[in-house]
Amino acid sequence: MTTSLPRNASADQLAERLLAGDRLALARLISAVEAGRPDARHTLRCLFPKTGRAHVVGVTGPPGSGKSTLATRLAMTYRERGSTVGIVAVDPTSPFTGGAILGDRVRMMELHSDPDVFMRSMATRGVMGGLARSTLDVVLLLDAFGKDVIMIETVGVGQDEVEIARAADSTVVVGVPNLGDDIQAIKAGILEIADILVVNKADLAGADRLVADLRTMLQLSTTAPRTGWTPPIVQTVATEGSGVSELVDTLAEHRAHLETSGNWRVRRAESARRQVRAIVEDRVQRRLEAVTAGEEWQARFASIAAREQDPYSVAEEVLSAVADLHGQ
Ligand SMILES: Nc1nc2c(ncn2[C@@H]2O[C@H](COP(=O)(O)OP(=O)(O)O)[C@@H](O)[C@H]2O)c(=O)[nH]1
Ligand SMILES: [Mg+2]
Repeated sequence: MTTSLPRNASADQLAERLLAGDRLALARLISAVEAGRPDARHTLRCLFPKTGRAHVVGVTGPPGSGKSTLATRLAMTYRERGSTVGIVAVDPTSPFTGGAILGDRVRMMELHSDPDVFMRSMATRGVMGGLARSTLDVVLLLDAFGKDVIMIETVGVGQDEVEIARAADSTVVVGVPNLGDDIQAIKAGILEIADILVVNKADLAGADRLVADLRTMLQLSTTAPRTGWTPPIVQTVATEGSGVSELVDTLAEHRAHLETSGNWRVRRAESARRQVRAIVEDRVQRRLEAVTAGEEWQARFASIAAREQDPYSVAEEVLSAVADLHGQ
């Protein structure tokens, strides 16, 4: 599988190698999509029909709640059950092995050496943004590669992160006791996207209290009657692995529920809508940057300043130039 891969391998060659199980080709294509290279887009298009099989699991929650530790444990449990795993960490505040203590780091290293686990930390958001777009592209590559389960770790703040979490089939929101204002920390915008609530660090005092508070909040929620699914609350101690097996079972139940209720397709169509928008927004933004950086436009802007032209007319012209996206 690791016969040499020419430096200048074309996107098509890389796609072929990826489908044949070549991890190096996967890594290279991931870099290409992160950079937003046009040939990578062609590859993604070709690979798309080979995707859609993986169970995409979002793991979201405040920094330090134990998402990376939990994702590591989840990956181990999935591996024990014979599933292959991909993990994409989108956390600019801490790398995957961030605040982890030695024991956790050793486990993560072990996972790294398992050929059936692929981990990737997304570069922090670039100048151009596009984090949601590139994260979903990486998920697509892992799906085409044949990963059974793909986890996306995000901090539950920010529009990109929420967008990424929404793209998952099953979203796990991780809370921890005693974060000061417990509920507030996980309520802010992310509770309503939870399919499963995890109270991690259940070894700490206050876990029961948080579970009770969450239960009360769920009773007030309006989501369950609509979807027929009430988010279960699972308590875990990610550092020790307890509760993780139950969490994997609960994820499987959620997936089964999505399939039998027909919500699977509804949800994927909804996330397709958001993905298309993300792709368009990303391209428009890049094009807008490129167009307005041009020298001839600087002169136009100067003429607006001199009251020789008005911004509304120039904006129309910029819009036309941006709309001409061919080859971009
Ligand atoms: N006591 C306790 N500590 C935990 C547990 N899970 C994770 N931690 C610790 O919490 C810290 C943050 O974990 P990490 O996985 O990096 O959190 P993330 O920022 O959400 O990815 C680390 O020091 C972990 O060892 C747990 O269940 N109990
Ligand atoms: Mg983390």
